[in-house]
Amino acid sequence: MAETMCAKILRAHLAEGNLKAGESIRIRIDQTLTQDATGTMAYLEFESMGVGRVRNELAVSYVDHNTVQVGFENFDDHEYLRTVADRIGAVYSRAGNGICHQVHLERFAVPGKTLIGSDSHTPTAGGIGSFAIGAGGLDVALAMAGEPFSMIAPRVVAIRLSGRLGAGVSAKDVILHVLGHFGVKGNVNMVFEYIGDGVATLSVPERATIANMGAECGVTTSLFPSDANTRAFLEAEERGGDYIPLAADEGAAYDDVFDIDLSSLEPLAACPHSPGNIRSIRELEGMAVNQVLIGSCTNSSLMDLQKAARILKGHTVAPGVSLGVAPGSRQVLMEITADGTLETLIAAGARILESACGFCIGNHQSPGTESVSLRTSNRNFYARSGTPSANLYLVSPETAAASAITGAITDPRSVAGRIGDIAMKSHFIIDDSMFLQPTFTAEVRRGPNIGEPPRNVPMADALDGAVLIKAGDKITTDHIMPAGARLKYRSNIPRYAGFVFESVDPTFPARAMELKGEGKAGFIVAGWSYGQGSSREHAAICPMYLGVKAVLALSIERIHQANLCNFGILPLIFRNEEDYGRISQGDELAVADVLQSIDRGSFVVEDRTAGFSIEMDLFASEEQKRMLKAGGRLNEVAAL
Ligand code: MIC
Ligand code: SF4
Repeated sequence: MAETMCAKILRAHLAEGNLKAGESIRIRIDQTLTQDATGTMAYLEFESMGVGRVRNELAVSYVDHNTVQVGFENFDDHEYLRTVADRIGAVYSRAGNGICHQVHLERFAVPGKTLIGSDSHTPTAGGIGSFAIGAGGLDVALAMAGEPFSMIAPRVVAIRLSGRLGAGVSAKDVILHVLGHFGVKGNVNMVFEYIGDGVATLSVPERATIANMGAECGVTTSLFPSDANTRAFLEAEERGGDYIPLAADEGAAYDDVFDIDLSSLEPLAACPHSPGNIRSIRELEGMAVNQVLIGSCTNSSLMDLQKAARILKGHTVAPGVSLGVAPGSRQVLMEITADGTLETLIAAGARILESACGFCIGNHQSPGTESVSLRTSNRNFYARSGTPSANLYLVSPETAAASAITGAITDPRSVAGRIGDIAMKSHFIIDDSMFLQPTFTAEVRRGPNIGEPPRNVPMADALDGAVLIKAGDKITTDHIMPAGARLKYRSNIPRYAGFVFESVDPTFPARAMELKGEGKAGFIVAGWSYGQGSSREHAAICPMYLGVKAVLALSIERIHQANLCNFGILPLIFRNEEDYGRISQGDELAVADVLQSIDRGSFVVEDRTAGFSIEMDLFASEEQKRMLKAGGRLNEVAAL
């Protein structure tokens, strides 16, 4: 039978279950990656499993998120990560080496292999044909321990590309177009598979841009075939030996097909405050811009920066605009230094930023009050930049560069002539000296900011408590657990928990602790698509620390649902949509027969304040049900 590429890779890695959409399966994981902001917890969890050494094929620990280092905490975290990687057998990518997804694509990702990473943009490697999934740190720790990864067998949607992008139109515009069609919710347990003649017109870094932002749609991953362009990219990275041809069979059946004629696309932008809020640059043209930032794991490849530089060449950034450029990796930085691109950028007035996540995670470069910031990154969630009143627009490097010169949103097609043809290099500068290979000898160093991962208590059979917050629709993990200036507390749960829901209701932690002190359960009520965005398991661990026992929502996103189960918080879904409107913040709730309800997958929640009962569903695998009863996975997995 003709198979999709997704089915081929999953079948080759299937450890348990049936490859039928919607069913629980477990797959073997070849590669893992972590980054520092989620990595400290992941390695602490790995250590607490008592496994000793990494058991999967390749584990890489990247340092790219917390590199601003105000205070001792981040450096201490890096030291912990460096020493624990050496001890357990992970490759350590030092700060300065670049953003995990860009570096992994360059140096490690392999077509046909499975990869899970404790970062939601791990699917970037789908650009090279790797089956790459974002997950919580604990799931990655388990994969490093050699455990298969549990997931729902996905529905596979073909995105059929034809034609060729016009001048000034970019891979970013392709994925923004996809986001415009599919939106940021309702695509759970789905895989996007790119097929059609148009695929051959896109280089691997362009494919990676597209695969990267599939995460914003909420899909499990995105896949591109492994073809001549893949081979050329791998050869340029001196990894020709990693190439295998891989594609869907002719006539493979998909659950749905979405056609895109690349030649019909125009430059687009994701408008505040959601990556799914898509409008054309034509409509936005002329809007004054205060800040332009080029970089992030979405658009920081050599070609991205070359295109931006060609547009900027001979011009100076408009007086009212601050332009920042963050190359995605040390390789990209070395390349742009060698070919003069860096000089062009500096001459144009660009501020050259570290090869790291930096601005994208709100670590620095916060825009001004009520200002407009154009970014090539992938998320423009409310307050993520560090300036809640700012308006962030996500655009291509071409749109960013053209607008930086004029000081207003500008259609890059007007300057596309300046870009000309940019060929993919046939050989990149290769220098792996910033990777440390493990020696298994280091003494693990733990600074004072690094604490043990907290454990939950087993689930009680009766829950009695109150609704701590009614949070609304599309609550992202950035709302739940801010990053930016708070990122340095990632390894210190009691401290970090003090910032839960900071941008929504800063009184949340104190109220939750008070309720917990009374021996009562905390409930979070939310609308559609709760837990969108990042993979940060802290959005489950910190609420758990504050005594939250259940989230009652209209829908919950995939990675966050798994994280809630991993830490013993019930992810419950309203059976009747209208019940959501009947519950209010402050209502006292009670749930009886919790343990049996977990087994059944259905709950009755009594609202004692309003005087009614509502039905809730639990959509969880048998494995997740066991964890929920045990009070989280760490209690369940004592030692593997
Ligand atoms: C993000 O882009 O939101 C992050 C920061 O990379 C997160 C991970 C984290 O919160 O550490 C992600 O995407 O998973
Ligand atoms: Fe880093 Fe931003 Fe990419 Fe997340 S989305 S990995 S913060 S560059």
